Parts: sequence; structure tokens; C-alpha cells
Amino acid sequence: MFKNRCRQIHHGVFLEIHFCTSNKGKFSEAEKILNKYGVNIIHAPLTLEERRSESVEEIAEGCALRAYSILRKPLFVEDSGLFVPALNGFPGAYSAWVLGKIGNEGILRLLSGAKGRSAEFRCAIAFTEGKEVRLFTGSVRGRVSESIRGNGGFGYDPVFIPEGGEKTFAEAPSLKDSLSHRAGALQKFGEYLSTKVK
Ligand code: ITT
Repeated sequence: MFKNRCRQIHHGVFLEIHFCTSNKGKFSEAEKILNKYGVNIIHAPLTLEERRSESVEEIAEGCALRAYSILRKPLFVEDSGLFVPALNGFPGAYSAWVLGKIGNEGILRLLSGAKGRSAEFRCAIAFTEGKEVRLFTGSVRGRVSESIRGNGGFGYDPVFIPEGGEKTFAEAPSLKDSLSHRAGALQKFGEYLSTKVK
């Protein structure tokens, strides 16, 4: 079924894949990028239990298989997190939980007086049609700002400044669209989907 849908791209019809996520911000970023590759994504707002791991790849892989057991359709999930070396990689795989508990204010508090403010966003997309799981990863380096700035984006965007810049992702959403961890992984995923139809 998936292959038939892929072939339809040649006749101007979009390929459709479900994106299982509870995060609307992730969904709209993915939609913008994958549309450029002729892929139409359908939002499946599932909240999937995540396995305990430090690795976004492992978490995404487990979630993809769990989601497939529910949906039984070609789908992808995405796990991401903010890794801060001065905090030994925290919040990392616990990013969603930490944001809910202490917010960006809490991250700034944890870093007051820290030796460095460097940080990295990592993202892993896991795609499955039921059997194997394919992974596509992306990352972006930068630093945690001194204050919360900007209204765009979501999550940690108001405190993350990408390398070489001065504005947070929340202050420069179009910059985020081109160089974020998610953009990197989505571009690789889009390329893969394009080659599948050739
Ligand atoms: P899922 O249903 O897709 O799991 P989630 O929001 O729980 O949605 P994760 O488990 O991957 O997502 O947790 C990632 C956390 O890191 C979450 O709090 C996000 O808000 C945050 N995050 C991820 N990508 C981000 C980005 O591009 N900008 C800012 N914060 C981000």
C-alpha cells in the first residue's frame, strides 16, 4: 500500500504518512519541511510511553514500534532533547519532563554560576512500515541564553541560541527552520522518502 502511494507522487499526488506526536510545535515544523519533498503528514496525537534511555535514537525506535502496534500504518515518531554539558547532559532524555517541572526559568537557575553555557539539541526520527525501523538524526550546537527571549517556536526555544548567532530560536523562527536539529533530521528523512519512489 505504501509503495503504491509513493508511486502516486509521480502523478502529482502527495505521499501520506502519520506523524505520532503529542507536540503541535513538532508537527507544524515537520509539515513545513516534508511538504517540500511531496510528503503529506497526518497528525496522530498519541502520547506514547517512552523507554528509559539516555539516547534519543533508542527512545524513538521503541516509540515507533509501539505506535505501529496501535496504528498499523506507515508512520514516524520523533524524540528530541536539550543536552547541556555543564549539567552532565541534563535535561537530555528528560527534557519534556524537566520543562514541565521547572520550565526555562529553572534551566536558567541551574546554570547560574555554571562554568559554561554550551548546549546541543538532538533529534531522532524513527520511521516504520511495520518491520524494520529506520532512523534519521540531526543536531545543532549553541548555548543557553542568559534570559528568556522571543515568542516563536516552543519548548526550550526562548533560551537556545544557535552557534554563531545572537538571537534565540524563539526570536528567529525562520533561522530555526533552516538549521535546527529537527530540520536536519527531516531533510534526511525527506531525501530518503524521495529515493523510495525512484
Ligand atoms: P512527543 O509526543 O513527540 O514525545 P514531547 O513534547 O513529549 O512530544 P519529547 O519527548 O521528544 O517531545 O521531548 C522533548 C522535549 O524537548 C519537549 O519538552 C520539547 O518541548 C523540547 N524540545 C524538543 N524539540 C525542541 C525544539 O525544537 N525547540 C525547543 N524545545 C524542544
